[in-house]
Amino acid sequence: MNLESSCKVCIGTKVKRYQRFLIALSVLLAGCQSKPAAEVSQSSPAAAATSPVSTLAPTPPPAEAAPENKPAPFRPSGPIEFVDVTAQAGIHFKHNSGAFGGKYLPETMGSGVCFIDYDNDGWQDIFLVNSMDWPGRQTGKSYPALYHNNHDGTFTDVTKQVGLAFESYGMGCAVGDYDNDGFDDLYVTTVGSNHLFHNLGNGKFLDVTAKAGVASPGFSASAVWFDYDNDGKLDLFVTHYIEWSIEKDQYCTLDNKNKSYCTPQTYKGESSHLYHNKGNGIFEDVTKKAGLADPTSKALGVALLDYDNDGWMDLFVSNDTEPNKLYHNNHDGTFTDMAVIVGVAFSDSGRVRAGMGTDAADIDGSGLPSLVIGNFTNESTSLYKNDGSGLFIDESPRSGLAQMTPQSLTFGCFFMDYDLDGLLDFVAANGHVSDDIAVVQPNLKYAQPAGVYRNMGDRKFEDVSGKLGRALQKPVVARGIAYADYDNDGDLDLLVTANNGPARLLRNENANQNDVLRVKLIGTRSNRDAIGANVTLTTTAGATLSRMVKSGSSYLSQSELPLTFGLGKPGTAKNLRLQIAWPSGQKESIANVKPNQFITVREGNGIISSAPINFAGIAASAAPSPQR
Ligand SMILES: [Ca+2]
Ligand SMILES: [Ca+2]
Ligand SMILES: [Ca+2]
Ligand SMILES: [Ca+2]
Repeated sequence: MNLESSCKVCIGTKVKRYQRFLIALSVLLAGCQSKPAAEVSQSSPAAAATSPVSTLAPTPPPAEAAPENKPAPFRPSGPIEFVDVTAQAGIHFKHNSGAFGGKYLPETMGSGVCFIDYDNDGWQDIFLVNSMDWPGRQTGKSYPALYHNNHDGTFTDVTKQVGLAFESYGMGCAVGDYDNDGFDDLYVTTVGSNHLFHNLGNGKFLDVTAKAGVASPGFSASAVWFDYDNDGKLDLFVTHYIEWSIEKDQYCTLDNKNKSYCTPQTYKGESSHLYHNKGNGIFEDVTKKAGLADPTSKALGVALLDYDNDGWMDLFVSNDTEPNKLYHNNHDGTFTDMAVIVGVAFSDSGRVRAGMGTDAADIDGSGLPSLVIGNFTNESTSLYKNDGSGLFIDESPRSGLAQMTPQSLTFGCFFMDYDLDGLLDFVAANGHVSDDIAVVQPNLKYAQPAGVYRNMGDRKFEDVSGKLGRALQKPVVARGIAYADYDNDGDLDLLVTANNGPARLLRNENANQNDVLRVKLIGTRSNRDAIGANVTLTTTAGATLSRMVKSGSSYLSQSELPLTFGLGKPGTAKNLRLQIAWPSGQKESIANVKPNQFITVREGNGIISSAPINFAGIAASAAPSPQR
């Protein structure tokens, strides 16, 4: 242990004595400022068919009442497998890092993917971020790609016709309807000047960056849309990594012969930025005012969470070789970094780690979000349990993740219930940053297989990566990863990006032999995407699942906005109750919901549309196409 890290142990020990006092104090303060909550209750989704339906919503046709003598619908069987369907889906995207041998650091960091239903037809479309050739080394144009979902398992590249054929040294993306017009907008982070694309609702995007004031120049990474002041308008937080330019590029080497990619310690950090949505298409940079200015940070990932359950959105920011941050929302436009106090800034031995992707979710039915962070090789994945008193407990060894992940360099990662058993599993996209790593550390690989770790309950995980088909086992230099049910058959599919390589769509086969409920929320007083809304589902058997609608998470990427509740083995007596805590403070309760539907809930109006899940999928039959 070196001097630096032993100092951090000292700090950590001193801090622990004050932890419980400070947490108790902050809980008291939060209680004093809690919002008045309206309570709305709906008893049955039966009213769904007669409720008014917004034409802007992805509204599948109302479910028909099933006649008693109707045969049971088709259900798949067999082992769960993720199948590479990229080619048959018509996706042919390859990331261009611009690498030419000069080993500029950004080359090894990109890029991300976002699921976005940009045309509101109820089918998730795919946006892939691209980087480009370096100045003076242009070989051709490198554009990002928007793939429109054709509802039949295939996609069409619509990048040019929608107005997204632009060149930038792109890194990541984030999806959110910042102007509440019912169409999701797109933010693209870059090394350089970022872009905000307003979705015009007519199949076109308009670059409104200059008017909005969200260019956020520098080296941006992951971004997140969230409503930090609960005024119904989505604000934007953009992580920044390091101060880098071609002029400032440093020489580093692993083998004392050839140039290698430098580690971030070589460069100064760069402050992340918070932009407040003023509501007229203009944002105000409130980074300093909010207490978030921090040029020492080297942020790569951001996860939205409400860790103390006070109805105000907090942010967890993973940092590369710098302490992680947990920004507590003080309800007055400011944030306080609680990461050291709550125990998520450093490893258990007081060391900083190389945090990349991150996610927060309720993995144990406690109603509280646990935290996961993808780290460097030999550091293992970090898993922190939220103990409910405001502290986080490092459960990496107890969960088994610490022992299962030391060989992995994890970028994109998240909790996702891949087998729909109701327990959120952990999925990791891996790949080293140094293409020459095997020269100096022969046990490490540049291209690495993905990791899937099944939640066995009691917060223990098992490595099932080798049991889910060959596609996940293929070593790639993965970076971004996102999930969506792109084929609307009820189970969650994956899109994984590769650095300077092809993006791959991996279809989930057979997870939908378990029951499922899919939920889309539409905010009215809250932001229209309902980002930050928390849905608690209770089954007849008494099991409780809670899921939050979120932007951000993973690495440079964003998964679909609809929520998925895995409900385990099919049963006839299932009766579900939903309790929704909207960001506006409104509480809504919906009883007597049946599984195996896709339902849309509008704030204050209960279920406004529902459609049965088509388990046969698009390959086996013409899926009932949600209303256009
Ligand atoms: Ca769509
Ligand atoms: Ca706001
Ligand atoms: Ca599971
Ligand atoms: Ca699916």
